[in-house]
Amino acid sequence: MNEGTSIRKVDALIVGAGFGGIAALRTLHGELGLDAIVIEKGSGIGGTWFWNRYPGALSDTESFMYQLPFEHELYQRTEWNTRYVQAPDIRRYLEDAVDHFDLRSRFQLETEMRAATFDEASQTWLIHTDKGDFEARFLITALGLLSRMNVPNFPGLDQFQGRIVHTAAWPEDLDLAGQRIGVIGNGSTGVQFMTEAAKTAGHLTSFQRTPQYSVPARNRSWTPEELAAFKATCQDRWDEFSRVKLGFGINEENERKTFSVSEEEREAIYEWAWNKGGPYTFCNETFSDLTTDRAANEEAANFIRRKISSIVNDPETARKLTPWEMFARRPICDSGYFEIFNQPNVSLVSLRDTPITHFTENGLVTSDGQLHELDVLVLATGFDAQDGSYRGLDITGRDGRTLNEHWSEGPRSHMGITVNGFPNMFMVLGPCGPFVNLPPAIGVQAKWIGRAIASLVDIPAASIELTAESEEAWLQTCRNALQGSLYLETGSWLFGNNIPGKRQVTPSNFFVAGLDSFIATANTEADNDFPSYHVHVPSTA
Ligand code: FAD
Ligand code: NA7
Repeated sequence: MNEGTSIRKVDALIVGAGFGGIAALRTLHGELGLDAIVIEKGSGIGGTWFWNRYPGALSDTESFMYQLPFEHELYQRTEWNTRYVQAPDIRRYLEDAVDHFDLRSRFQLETEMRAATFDEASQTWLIHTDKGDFEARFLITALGLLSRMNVPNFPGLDQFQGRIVHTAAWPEDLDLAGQRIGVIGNGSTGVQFMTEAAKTAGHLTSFQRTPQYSVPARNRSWTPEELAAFKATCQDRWDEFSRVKLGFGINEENERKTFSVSEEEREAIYEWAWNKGGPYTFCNETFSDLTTDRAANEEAANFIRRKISSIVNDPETARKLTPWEMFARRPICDSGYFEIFNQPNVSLVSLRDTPITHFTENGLVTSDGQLHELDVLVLATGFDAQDGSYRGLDITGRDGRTLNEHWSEGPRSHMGITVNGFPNMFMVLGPCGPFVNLPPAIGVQAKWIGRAIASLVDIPAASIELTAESEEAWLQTCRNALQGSLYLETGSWLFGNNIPGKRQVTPSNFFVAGLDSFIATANTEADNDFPSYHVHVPSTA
């Protein structure tokens, strides 16, 4: 802590000004009337959508579901009229939400939390930031699960004299028109970026390690009737969260099995989903066994492989773009990605065939000895997800134990919200939370945190702490939910294996049993006075 400087006292300190921080503030200040503030290291509000300003950045949740849930007035005034939403519109929406709810004065930007220590005598958190210290009874960390960038250590990268940018730290002043652009990474972000940047690039080269399955997004304008219907039925959507698994849009979660229909029918169903567009249409509205039955998965994968070869003119490029592993990563969609490889200004280098050996001042060299000259290198290399946002912080809980110590074998939590040994600390979208459309999860977690805190406010200096047994039980629940999933057989950020050496207590740091099951668990816990928790009331209280 900063010796000799004044400490600002608040009831609740919320860290992070994305959907999570805003939702937590709405609950704690708006509903419970607490003196709560948000600190944010960036210079603006929006979280993911403040940082990820790369050309082409778009939600892949349908717009009427990618909003702060349970906010009727805000929902009615939101003027999104396309199926998916562009990053600047989401940023403006969150800015507007803060003003609409008259919360602007409760945000302190350009303030980075560095450390936090639980003081057992006062049962409060002392939080150290680069702009001074805070004392808060409740600490809410809404740091984001895709917020810490992954910047791989390529040999000689510092030699490169061109511009290097990560998609999650996109600068305002970069004009890509006419530039020789190299892109490393072809996940959701790389695919979105390349499709957009190829429109004006002098030359764009994709340095691809693993080809991806992608289906058309088919972004389009909503009709006035559709828009009116979304507004009229928002409460139905929110009620629906308790019944659906993912909640990314109005996707009928189909119970039909892949091989329960004839080959012709199957092809027609895939074709229908391809034409309707959207990753969750393809994965959820076609057949129910895509992620559990190997043959079913192969059938869907083959359909997309055939599409790639019919879109991409050059057979060798098509070969390189064709995925061979199972179709079992977070599904992605695009707005003409495979098509860009027919353009003369776009080329593909397979890093499987020719890995990067090193960078020079002019570009990068691959193992075939070729120098690829570049003006700009774009790292679309993703994130050190979930616990990555916490690892650089010095958070010390009860008995002087740090979060990094507690998570030495991998992150642990209950519902992605609480951690044993860290009383009165609540995470939004912490590790081991639900794998779903995230705003509903955030809304549910914020409300749950509100209920937990409300149960304590009348007991001076009391704290609530997850028991060790309940933490272990939740991890087991997460493991059980994953059993039989083909997702287990592919590597990606969902399993932490995009980051060398990352440790996991469960195969994935997600609870994959669905939004319905998550909400049921959260409600049961709160309705029954938090049986997985211990409330500590100091004897002097
Ligand atoms: P974030 O929006 O990440 O906000 C966390 C904030 O905490 C950041 O502003 C960060 O600067 C701040 N912070 C972190 N550490 C500190 C610190 N120590 N001190 C101070 N401030 C700190 N999800 C979906 O459900 N659907 C989608 O379509 C979708 N599309 C996405 C597209 C992209 C390109 C990316 C990157 C993510 C996408 N996501 C999507 C996930 C997205 O992150 C969530 O939907 C949501 O925005 C998370 O909100 P959050 O507030 O929890 O975290
Ligand atoms: P992802 O999905 O983690 O994709 C990262 C991409 O970067 C992926 O293609 C990786 O290849 C590639 N990558 C990462 N490290 C390297 C190295 N060292 N060399 C070559 N290529 C590398 O991140 P995104 O930002 O696209 O998407 C994350 C989520 O944000 C997404 O699911 C949405 O929810 C929004 P790999 O596949 O590992 O071979």
